Amino acid sequence: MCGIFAYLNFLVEQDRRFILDTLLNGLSRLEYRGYDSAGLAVDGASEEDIVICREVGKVAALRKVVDAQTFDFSKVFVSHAAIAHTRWATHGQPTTFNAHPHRSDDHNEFTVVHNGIITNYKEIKTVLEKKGHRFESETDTEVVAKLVKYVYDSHKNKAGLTFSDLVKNVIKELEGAFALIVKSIHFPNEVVAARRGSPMLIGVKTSNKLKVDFVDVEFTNPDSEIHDGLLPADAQLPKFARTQSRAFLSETGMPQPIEFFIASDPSAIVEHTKRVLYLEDDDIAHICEGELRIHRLRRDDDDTPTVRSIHTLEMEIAEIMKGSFDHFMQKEIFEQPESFFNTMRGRVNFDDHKVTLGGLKAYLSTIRRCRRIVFSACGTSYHSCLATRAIFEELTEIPVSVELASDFLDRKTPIFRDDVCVFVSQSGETADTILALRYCLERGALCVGVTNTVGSSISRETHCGVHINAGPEIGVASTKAYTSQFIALVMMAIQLSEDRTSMTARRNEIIDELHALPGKVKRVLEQDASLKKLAQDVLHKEKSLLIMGRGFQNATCLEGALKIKEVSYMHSEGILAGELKHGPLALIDENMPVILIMTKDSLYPKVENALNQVTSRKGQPIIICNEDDTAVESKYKTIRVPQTVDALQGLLTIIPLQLLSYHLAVINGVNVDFPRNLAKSVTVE
Ligand code: UD2
Ligand code: GLU
Ligand code: MG
Repeated sequence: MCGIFAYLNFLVEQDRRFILDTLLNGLSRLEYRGYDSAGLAVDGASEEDIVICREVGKVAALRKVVDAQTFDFSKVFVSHAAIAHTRWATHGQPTTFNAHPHRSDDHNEFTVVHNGIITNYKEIKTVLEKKGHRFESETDTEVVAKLVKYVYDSHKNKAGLTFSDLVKNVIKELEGAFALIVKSIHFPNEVVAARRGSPMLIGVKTSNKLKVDFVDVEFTNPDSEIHDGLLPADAQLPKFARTQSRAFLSETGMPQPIEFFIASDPSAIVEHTKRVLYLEDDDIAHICEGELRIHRLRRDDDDTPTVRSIHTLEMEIAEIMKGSFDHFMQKEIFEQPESFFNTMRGRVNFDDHKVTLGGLKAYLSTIRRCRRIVFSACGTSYHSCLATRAIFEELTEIPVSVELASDFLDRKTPIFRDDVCVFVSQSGETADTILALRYCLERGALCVGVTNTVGSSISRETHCGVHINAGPEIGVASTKAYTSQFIALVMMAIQLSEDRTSMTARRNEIIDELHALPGKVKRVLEQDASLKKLAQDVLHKEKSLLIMGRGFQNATCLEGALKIKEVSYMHSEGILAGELKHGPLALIDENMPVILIMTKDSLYPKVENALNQVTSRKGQPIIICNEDDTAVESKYKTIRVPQTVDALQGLLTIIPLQLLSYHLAVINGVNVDFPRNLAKSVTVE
């Protein structure tokens, strides 16, 4: 999920200082993504020697570790391969031992950097441990390094083995999402890079023009695989049809001086070269002797392109960091199909309808026996608790209260040993939430954290918890973290209720819909242009906006209004539709802008009442309703979202509001990622 950078020079003389500076500089270009530790690997005294430097904290701290090395910084390499990484921990704390690169053994025969999560690492680790491999970290990544060595060692005819064949056979065993790069003392000056689900691109720099602007994709001949499965059957040597990578030869057909830059993000490459090649899922790139070859495990259907084009980056660095997006907030809103999936990755078994949150396993019976569950959080995190409170109560039959952390402390709320207290915070450093946590720890309650940041104060100080694995969130206004918190809390409720057979049908229904969610989110995101138009043509002239709904949608109203306030500075309020008669109705007239959330659930008739109350006072609400809802009269402006189970509908209704707030902010000229008076992580009371 965080940053990868690699640099290779071939027939281009560079000294070690230059190589290290290039790596450190590449990593600092990736810093904006957020990370907790960093590391790199370069050649040492000889090609049989790889030096790994790793450090917790910033790239500047890694630079100090690098500077303290005793090797000769002026040593010149004609050809060299170097890899580097910034880590956003998912598996294991942010410590030096868990930082990348990870290695296969004491001799650093194979070193690996990895972004993403290997979901089947436990199974691989168990097998490798049985075979005598000793693990040094808590990461999922380390299995890759060990597995490469294992496959390498099991192969008798090493002379005929290419680095790409080797890694290909390792990749086949991996499940989950990854972008990874492998370096080895057995294949000096080469790397193999592979991706599945995590982005990676390769920049190419030569002084001469490239002959052509594409690279052929090479496919494995199915008869030439080294082995099937983790246990190698000593097979025939792989025979590869080495189609010529035409792009990298000089006019005379000879290899030419060339440099390669591999990164998870173009921002680290653009200053070196504008010629880049994006890897596609399941591509395996092998850089060797100045050539880049792209392999694939197998030929896909006929219409997949069999070449990878070399594009020219035109954008400037600042733009590029956000990919094709203008702001991080926008990027993060659009990342939600992936972040939804990453939160569930390795935790929800959609076939067996089972949820396993590893962090809670040992505490399930304690939690089930508690007298009540108290959620404490601030801002958006608080809304994620509100959004899931009903399904928590329904599935677990435990009373749930949801507290704003500051108010919870102000009231000196009574807390007892048999309470379970849940603390939700994206950063894990929210001051009010941490104080509430310490207050509950003192009173002997079981404290559970839900956070996006491994190694944060809340993650460390709680007894147990769930990391939401949404990846770093940069925009001050939280978007993807909200939806991932929401999903994490729903998963928690499902897991807690797994002993209740009476709830099986309900749980299964929710799990099926969790499966369908990423696709449905995409459908909501497709409406971006019409939402932008709505913001431009209708809403941005207004001074105020009321967002109404009830039941499962109450939290959406509050969160939507908060987003609009935070980034567009427009006054907005979330109103529980059931409360209309008790006050807010006084605000309604033909001039008051209203958004009403009216999705199909058991409260639909009551929301229709609210609609009537508003329209009979000349209000003209914009209605957020389901795609197939034909009952909504055509005189209303509507925003349509796919239908899902009531408990998850809020994950889809919030997205148009996120997009609206974003567009309102842009129209109002707000610096969307850094709205005035707000900070990403509120570490003061
Ligand atoms: C965890 C481990 C991972 C691996 C995996 C095995 C981490 C970060 N994750 O992923 O290394 O072993 O299990 O399937 O090491 N926790 C808190 N407070 C919080 C959040 C988490 O105490 O606010 C604890 C939690 O109880 C668990 C650990 O931190 O002991 C990791 O939590 P997780 O959600 O990352 O757990 P999981 O199973 O997805
Ligand atoms: N899952 C790996 C780890 O925790 C990689 C994390 C990343 O993408 O930075 O070490
Ligand atoms: Mg803890």
